[in-house]
Amino acid sequence: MLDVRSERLARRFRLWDTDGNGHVDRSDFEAEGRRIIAAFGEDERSPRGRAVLDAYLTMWDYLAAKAGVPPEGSLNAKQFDRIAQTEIILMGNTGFSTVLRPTISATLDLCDVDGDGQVNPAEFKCWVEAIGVTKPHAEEAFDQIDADHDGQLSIDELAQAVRDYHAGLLDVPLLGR
Ligand SMILES: [Ca+2]
Ligand SMILES: [Ca+2]
Ligand SMILES: [Ca+2]
Repeated sequence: MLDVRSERLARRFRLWDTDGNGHVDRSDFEAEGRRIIAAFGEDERSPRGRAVLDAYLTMWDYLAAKAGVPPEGSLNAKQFDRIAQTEIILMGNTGFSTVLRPTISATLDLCDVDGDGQVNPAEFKCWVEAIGVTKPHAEEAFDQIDADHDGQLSIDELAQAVRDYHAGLLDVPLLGR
């Protein structure tokens, strides 16, 4: 399990180190937010687009503060690994999860066509296609994430899925890969 976790955090580091310079900083998070907005075909100046960008920047500010670096500072792979391990995997429903939720919620809004605040199978298909997950995986993942089996993915179920992914319990990276 630990290997899967480290491997996923390493992948997450490469993903968030958008410009590949070996450090994660605010501009990397901004670029990743922009990439997600574009992948969903949203305008980054629209309210939905702004919400995604704000959520990514807020995540960065939180992680930087927790790591003890200023907002304009940066984290190397080792620092990032340590802070992500603590804040994502070990924190449960508190801490980083509180900051992670707006990001998930803003991403949810990008594909919530019927506007009910939940993700149905068709909307989930749009979500996973935008982040580049293959179809058989998507259908399997929907059932896995839909913990109460009501045919809809709630924000709670999605937040749990992001943690499960980082803990190596789920194979679909909902926030991109
Ligand atoms: Ca970077
Ligand atoms: Ca919906
Ligand atoms: Ca559900």
